[in-house]
Amino acid sequence: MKLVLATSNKGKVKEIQALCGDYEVIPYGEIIEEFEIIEDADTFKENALIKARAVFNAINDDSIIVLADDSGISVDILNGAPGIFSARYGGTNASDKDNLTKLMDAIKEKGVESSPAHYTAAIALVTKESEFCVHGWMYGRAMSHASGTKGFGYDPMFIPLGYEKTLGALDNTIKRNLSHRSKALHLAKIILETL
Ligand code: ITT
Repeated sequence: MKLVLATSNKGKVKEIQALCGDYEVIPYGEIIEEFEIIEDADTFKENALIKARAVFNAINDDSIIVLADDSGISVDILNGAPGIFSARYGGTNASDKDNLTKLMDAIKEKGVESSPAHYTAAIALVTKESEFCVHGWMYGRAMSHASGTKGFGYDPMFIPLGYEKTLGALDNTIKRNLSHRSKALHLAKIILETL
C-alpha cells in the first residue's frame, strides 16, 4: 500500500518510515513540489487534517492515502506552551536549534532545571472516501539544558518517564518504542488495515 506523507520535516519522515515498514512510504515532496500549508487551526487534530487534505488535493490522484503528523511539546511550568506552536516557538522561520534554545531559556527563567512535559502527535489519514485522526502521547521532563544529538527538534532536552537521559542521548530504538508518534501510528495502522 502506498502512503504519501504530508510533511517536509525530515526527522518525522525518518521515524515514520522506520515505523511503517509494511508500507511504501513516500514524502509528498518526491511527487510534487513542496508548498506552504497554513496550519491555522487551534488543535493538533485539525492541523494534521489540514495538512493531509492539502496534500491529497494537490496530488489529485484518488488512489493514494495521505498521512500527516501534527505534533509538539507541552511544558507544564509554561502552562502547556509551546504546544501547537512548537514549530514556530522561536519565530516564524525558526530552526530546530532556535526553538530548543528558546524553550530551555523559558524553563531557566522560571528558576527550575526541569519541568514535567509531554509530546503529542496527531496522525491524520485522508483518502478519497474518508478522513481519520488518531493521537499518541509521550510523558517525561523538559530540561533547561540539552544533551545528545539523536532524534530531532526538542529531543536533546526531553527525558522520557522511566529514563535518566534525554532522547538526544538515548538509542533511537527507545524513542521508536515509546514515542507519541509510534503510539499514534500503531492506531493509524489498525485503521489502514480496514481501508
Ligand atoms: P510538517 O508540518 O511539514 O510536518 P513541522 O516540523 O512544521 O513539519 P509541526 O507543525 O507538527 O511539524 O511542528 C512540530 C514541532 O514539534 C517541530 O518544531 C518539531 O521539531 C517538534 N516535534 C514534534 N515531534 C517531535 C519529536 O518527536 N521530537 C522532537 N521534536 C518534535
